[in-house]
Amino acid sequence: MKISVIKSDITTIKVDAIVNAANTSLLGGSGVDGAIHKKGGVEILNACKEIRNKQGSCKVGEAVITTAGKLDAKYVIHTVGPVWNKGGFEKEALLRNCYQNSVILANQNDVKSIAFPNISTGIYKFPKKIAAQIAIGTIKRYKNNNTIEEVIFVCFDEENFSIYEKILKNDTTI
Ligand code: AR6
Repeated sequence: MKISVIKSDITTIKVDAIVNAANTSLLGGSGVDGAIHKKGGVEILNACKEIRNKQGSCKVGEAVITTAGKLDAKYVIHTVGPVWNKGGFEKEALLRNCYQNSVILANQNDVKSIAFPNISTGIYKFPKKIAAQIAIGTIKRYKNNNTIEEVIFVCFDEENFSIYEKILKNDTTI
């Protein structure tokens, strides 16, 4: 599995699946969620509504998969990151679940390439360094155990980008 980091807008990336940092409603929001729904179009929202009708909201740490609508990807995997608030082990475990459940869904759908945003590090205020360690560490744990050939971490801001670059270069995952 190839793991890389780029600084870009995730809605422009050509991969099988793009991961969305959604909220429990699955009905869109701002940040990366807003950008994905805006560019992907109403097909994504309609698919999210269908999922809500079947299972209700999406719990924190869980993930669901939909069409990618007008985006270049085949799928959008929507996962709900934790709000950091005062932090703690529970929040870290929930963020780990986001990456883990996204990989499981990708695997079940024969996804070969997947792009992740820096889940929870925007509006949900998760500290960027801890979030990056969790993201990279969780993906590495799945390295030999799924169909995914390529993982791209797509950072929107310079701070996240340099944190990811440093961790990936020095292999300092915990
Ligand atoms: N491409 C890649 N990354 C992006 C993009 C983009 N187009 N836009 C923002 N980011 P956030 P959260 C980065 O706030 O913290 C929404 O309203 C951003 O710089 O989008 O998980 C949802 O509906 C940051 O590093 O998600 C929820 O209510 C990262 O994406 C809530 O925000 C995540 O920032 C989720 O908060």
